[in-house]
Amino acid sequence: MIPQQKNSQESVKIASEAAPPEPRDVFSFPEGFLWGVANSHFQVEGHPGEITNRLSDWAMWTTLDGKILDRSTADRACEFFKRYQEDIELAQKLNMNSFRISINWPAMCPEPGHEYRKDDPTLLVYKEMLILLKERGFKTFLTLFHFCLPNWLAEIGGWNNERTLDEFERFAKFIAEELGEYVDFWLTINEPLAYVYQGYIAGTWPPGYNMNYLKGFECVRNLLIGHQRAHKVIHDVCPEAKVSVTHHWMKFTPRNKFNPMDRLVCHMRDGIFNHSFMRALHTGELTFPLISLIDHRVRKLTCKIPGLKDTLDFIGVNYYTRQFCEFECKWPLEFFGAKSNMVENETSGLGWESYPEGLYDLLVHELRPYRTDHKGALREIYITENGHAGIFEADLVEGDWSLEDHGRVRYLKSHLLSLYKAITRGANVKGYLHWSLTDNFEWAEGLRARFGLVRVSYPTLERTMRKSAKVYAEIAAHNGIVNHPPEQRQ
Ligand code: IFM
Repeated sequence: MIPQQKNSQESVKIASEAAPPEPRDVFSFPEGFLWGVANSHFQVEGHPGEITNRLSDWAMWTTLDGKILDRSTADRACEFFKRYQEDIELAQKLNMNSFRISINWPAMCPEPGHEYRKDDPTLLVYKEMLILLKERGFKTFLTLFHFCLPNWLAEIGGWNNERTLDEFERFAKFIAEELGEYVDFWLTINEPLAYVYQGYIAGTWPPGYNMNYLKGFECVRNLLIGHQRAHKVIHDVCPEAKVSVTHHWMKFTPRNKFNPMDRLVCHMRDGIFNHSFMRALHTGELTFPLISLIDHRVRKLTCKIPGLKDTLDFIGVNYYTRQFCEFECKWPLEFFGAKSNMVENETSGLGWESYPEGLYDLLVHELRPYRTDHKGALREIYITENGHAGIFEADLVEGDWSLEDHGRVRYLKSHLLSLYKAITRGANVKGYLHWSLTDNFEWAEGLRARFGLVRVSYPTLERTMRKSAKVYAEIAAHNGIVNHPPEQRQ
């Protein structure tokens, strides 16, 4: 029986206070390594104005029938907008030294023609939040677009309308002017290809298109232009700024490695999902794998984007899982490829396979083309997300449920060991930010898919540390993994 934790802040035995471990089996990370946590506004915030007025496409989407698996909404989520001080304190207790947040564009630009104001109450909350983080010694990562559009822009076509590009640039400039001094790392766009896949191909997120490759690829191009314009204005305001994107990488493996068609699908998925955006940020040119160019309309979208080359000041990696790929004979061709249900290792509550070797492979091999910019400067790499979900219904309140999260502990340690190994082979990784500090609203999966090191009881909003939080705190305190016994599978 695990004693019930009334006050999570009292309950953690912080590693730095514990007796020093034996100096064997130490996997030490480089000095100054960043240990952090990441979240995004819509998933945690419960911004009152956004919710009351349904200001974002996601606030609208959650009201539509059948869009969210457990029928939950993010209307309250974790109330991070009100309780961020408590969560920053939790992160500090976990020995974190970096924190990634995103900023609520829809709440700050609620209607067409809106003039940004320095005394906007939402802006002031972010300013206080960032100041608090800086006072507590955190390095800050700020995402500008994390899947949520102002609803009025979504209604006129979102990223497929050039108006969105102008508005995004205006927003980025304002944020750079008002918050630039408190931001260490800028992330213009979160997971562009995950956004396009879910919103234009799978249809599970707004804008809700199904298999609309053309609109999807057009969106990819416009996200690149949006990034380029934001990169420029941020640098105009803050010349020393470090600006990048967070890119979701997936390891793709052919279901049957002797089947040339499975291998082809795998090549396509890898080329589009993993490399099309990254290559464009590096070279300035958007291209797709050869076979997708049989469609002349896709061919038309391949282009040089002025000013885009080398707008990758560092590399932001989100890595979670691997997928097997198999060929399916159908029309239109699946440019993103069909995924197979096959797995070979332990899976999370969402069915995502734990495959830490994929992280090693990515850092040591896949990222090789992007390691240096065209002037030869080595790019720093930050793991901006990595995490594991357990499934627990949103209305659970008290009790032991989910606190002994051995699956997450195994996931965390095995991925950190892979990361350690990649660093020893020369990968220039400077930090790791876990997704996520607290449970939060997992998009179409709703509140029941829980990614938190810290559990949130949604009915009471009480925060309680999980086992993984304590393990992670210890790793951060030692700047490495010390004497780690293999975590038992249960
Ligand atoms: O919750 C998401 C996050 O918003 C983007 N990256 C993946 C996470 C887990 O699915």
